[in-house]
Amino acid sequence: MTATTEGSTESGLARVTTANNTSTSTSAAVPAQEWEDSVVRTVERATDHLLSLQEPAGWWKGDLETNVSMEAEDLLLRQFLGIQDPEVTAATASHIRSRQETDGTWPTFYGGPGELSTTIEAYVALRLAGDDPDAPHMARASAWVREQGGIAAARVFTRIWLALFGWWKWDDLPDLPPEMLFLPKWFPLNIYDFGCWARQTIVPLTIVSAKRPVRPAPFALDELHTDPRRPNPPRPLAPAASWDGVFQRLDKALHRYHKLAPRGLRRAAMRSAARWIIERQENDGSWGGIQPPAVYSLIALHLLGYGLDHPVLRSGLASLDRFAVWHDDGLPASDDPPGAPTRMIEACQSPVWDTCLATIALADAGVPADHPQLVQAAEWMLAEQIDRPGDWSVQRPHLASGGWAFEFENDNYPDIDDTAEVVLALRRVKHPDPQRVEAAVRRAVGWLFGVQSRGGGWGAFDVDNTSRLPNRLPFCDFGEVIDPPSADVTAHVVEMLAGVGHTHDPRTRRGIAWLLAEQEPCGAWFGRWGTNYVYGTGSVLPALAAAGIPRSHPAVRRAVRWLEGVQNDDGGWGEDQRSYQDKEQWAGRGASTASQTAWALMALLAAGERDGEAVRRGVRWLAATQREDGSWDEPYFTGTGFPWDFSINYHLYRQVFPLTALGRYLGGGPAVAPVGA
Ligand code: R19
Repeated sequence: MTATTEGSTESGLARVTTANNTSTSTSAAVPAQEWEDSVVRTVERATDHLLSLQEPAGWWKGDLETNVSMEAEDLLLRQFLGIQDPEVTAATASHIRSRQETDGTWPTFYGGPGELSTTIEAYVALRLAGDDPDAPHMARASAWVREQGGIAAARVFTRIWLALFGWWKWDDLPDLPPEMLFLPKWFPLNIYDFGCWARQTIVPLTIVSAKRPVRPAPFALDELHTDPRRPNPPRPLAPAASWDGVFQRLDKALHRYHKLAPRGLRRAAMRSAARWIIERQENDGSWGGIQPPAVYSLIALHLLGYGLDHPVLRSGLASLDRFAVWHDDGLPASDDPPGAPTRMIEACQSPVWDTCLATIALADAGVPADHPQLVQAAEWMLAEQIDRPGDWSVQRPHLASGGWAFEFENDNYPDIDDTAEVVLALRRVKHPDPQRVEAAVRRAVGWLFGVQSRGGGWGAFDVDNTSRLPNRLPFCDFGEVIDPPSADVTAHVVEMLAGVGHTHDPRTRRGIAWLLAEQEPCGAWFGRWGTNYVYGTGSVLPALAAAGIPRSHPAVRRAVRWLEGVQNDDGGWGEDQRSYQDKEQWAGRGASTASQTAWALMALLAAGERDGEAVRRGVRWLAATQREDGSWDEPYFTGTGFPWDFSINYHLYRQVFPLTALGRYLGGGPAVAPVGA
C-alpha cells in the first residue's frame, strides 16, 4: 500500500492550540495546563498517523477482518471451479492455521468460543490444502467437531458447501426454488422481503439448489460425522401448530415440488434468476461489494453453462482476487516456515465508510477545513455519489438517487448509514466549489427523506424491510436476513438532518421520536452495526444533542448514568460480542478498547459531561494506551455484520474514533453547532 505523508507534519491544529488557552480541566493530580498539553500531544500524534494512512486519490481503507470462513470458502470455490493455484492455496492455508485456537477450534471473533460451522469449513479447507487428518492440529479439530454433533449440526451454508462435493445430501437441505423470483412484491416471502445482502445471496442459491451439482470429492470426511454410517440423521419435526412446524412442512412441500416442477416453468425461472444476477453485477465485477453473493453467483452462472472465460465470470473472479490481503510478515502457525506469506479475504471493503469517518475525525481534531488532504478526501467522496437507480428503486420507483455505498463500486446498493456520514463529513471541509457540495448534499437529503421507514426510523439499505417471515425459513439459520430500522443508523441520519438545518422538519421529528421510544430500560440503545449498546448509545446521544434535545432530558440522563455505570476500573469502556447473546451479563461489559472508549466519550461529551470524572478517566485511558506512532492497538472486534453470527474488526476504527473523541474533548463538545436548533 502506498500512503501519502504529505502535509502530515504541518497539520496545523488550529482549534487545538486555542483550546489550550481556555483550559477548563479540573484535575486533582495533574495541573490543568500539563494535562491539556498531554492530550494535545496525543491528538497531534493521532492526527499525523491518520493523515499518513490516506491514499493519494483521497480515500482511506482499513483492513476489514472477519473470520476464517471467508478464506475457507475461497479455497472451496477454487476447488469447485477447478482453478486452484498452489501459491494461493498455501498462503490461504497459512492464514487459516494461524487463527486456530489451541483446542483445535476456530472462533468468529478475537477471544470468542470455537464455532462449529466455521471450524468445519476451516478444517475441510486445510484438508484440500493437503493437511494430514492425523496431524495433531487436524485431529483436535475433528474430535471437537464430532463432540459438537458433527456436520449434521452445522448451518445451512456450510452444508451447501459440503453438498457441492457429495459430503452432504442435497435432499437433506432446505429448498428454495428459483420460481420464488416470480412472486409479486406484495406476496409474502418474495425476494424483496429479504434484506439486500440476503436477497443477493438467495437468488443464486435458488439456481444452485435446483441444479444440485456434485463434484467428486478428493477424499471422504467420515471423521466429521458423529456416526459415519448415518451421516444425515433426520432433524426432529416441530409441532404442526408452531411457526417452526409450519415452515418445516412448507419445506417438505418444496422438496416435493422440486421433483414436480414443470420443466418449462423451471427453465424460465432459472433464466430470470440468471438475468437478475447479471443485471446486478457491479462495474468492478463484484456483487454488492460483498463476498457471499459473489461466490454463489459465480457458482450459479457456471452451473448454467457460463464458462470461466465468459466476461461476467472473468470479471467476477478478478473482483474476488481484489478482496485478498497478502501479508509477507504474517504470524505463521508453528508448522509453517517463518515469514511464509499469508492471504486473508475481506468479506467486503469499507473505503467510503472509512473515508467519511476519517474526515470527520481530522476535522474534530482541528485540522483546518481547507487542508489539502481534507479537500482531496471531499473530492473523492463527491465523485463517489451514486446517480442512478438501484435495487432500492423497486420500493421507491419515483425517488431520485443521491446516496453513497460502503464500497468502491456497489452502485446498486447505496446505504443510508454511509450517506448520512458522508454528508456530515462534507460539511466539515472547505471545498473550492461550495455549490457543488451543496447540490450533492441536497440530493442526499432528498434520498434519505425518501427512504425513511413507516415508523420514523431508517434501515441500512431498504425501506420498510420488516417482514418477520424470512427469518422463519429453515433455510435462514444464519445471520440477519431482514433490514429493519436501527437506532445507530437512525441516529446518524438525525444528526445529519439537524446539522444541515432540518431539525424542525416533521420527518426529522419522527426520527427523534422513534429514537426516544427505542431506548432500552437500562438507558442504552442497541447497536445493530457496531458492538453493541456502547455503539448504539454513542450514536444516539450526539444525534439528540445536534437536534437540540436538552442535556437535562430524562432520556439523556438515563443514558449518562448507564455509561458511567459500565465504565471499567481502568477508565476505558469495552463491550464483548457476548452482549448479543446475554444482555444481562454482557451489555456494556468487556475489556477496554480504543473505539468503544471513544464511543462512550462521544456520548458523554454530547451530553455535556466534559468536565466530569468519567470523561476525564476515559480520556486518560486513551492517552495512556496510545502507541509511539500515534496509533492504538485493537485486537477485539467492535464492528457488527450480524449480531453474534458475524463480527467485524474494522482496522481503522481504533484510529478514527479516538481521534474524534479526543478532538471533541479539546474542542469542548461536539464540534458541529446545530444549525437552526
Ligand atoms: C456501517 C455501514 N453499514 C450499514 C454497512 C455495513 C456493511 C456490512 C458488511 C456486510 O458484509 C456481509 C454481508 C452479508 C454476509 C453474509 C450473509 C449472511 C446471510 C445471508 Br442469507 C447472506 C449473506 C455472510 O457474510 C456477510 C458479510 C458500519
